[in-house]
Amino acid sequence: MKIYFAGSIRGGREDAALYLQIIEHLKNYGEVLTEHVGDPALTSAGDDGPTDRYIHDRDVEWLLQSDVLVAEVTAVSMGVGYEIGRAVAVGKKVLCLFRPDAGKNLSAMVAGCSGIKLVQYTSLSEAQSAIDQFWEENA
Ligand code: 6IA
Repeated sequence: MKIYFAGSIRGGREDAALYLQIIEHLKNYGEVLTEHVGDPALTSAGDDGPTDRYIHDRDVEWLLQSDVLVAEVTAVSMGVGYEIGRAVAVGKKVLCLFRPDAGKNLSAMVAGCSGIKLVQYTSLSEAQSAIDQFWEENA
């Protein structure tokens, strides 16, 4: 089982520690191809790494290889939205996790998409339960 985890990078790293915890839980179900998304050292700035073309092409390749895409969608990220759209377009299973109490508005393009399982949560344990249930339903 290959899992693509999507979380904000240039959209803002305020939830990076949470991404790491979600990734740790996802590892119970398979290989997470995008562990770097939870890396606390990865910031939203800086340009001494690989080119944007390289990042895009490598990530899309991983996305297309994945069985499931799980996205934390609370922090608004254009890249995460793009990845969700590409996953839906090719019929991947998609789980989106959103914290309504963070004061952000979720796009209708995610909230209204019938190809996405959307779960609202407030605590890490609720996110973990949502993941467990998603795997039970899609096993
Ligand atoms: O628009 P965003 O940057 O917030 O998009 C975040 C999403 O795009 C994540 O789910 C990643 O899969 C992907 N992504 C965006 N940037 C990168 C990246 N390096 N490395 C890997 N995946 C990425 C950016 C480094 C740069 C800020 C110095």
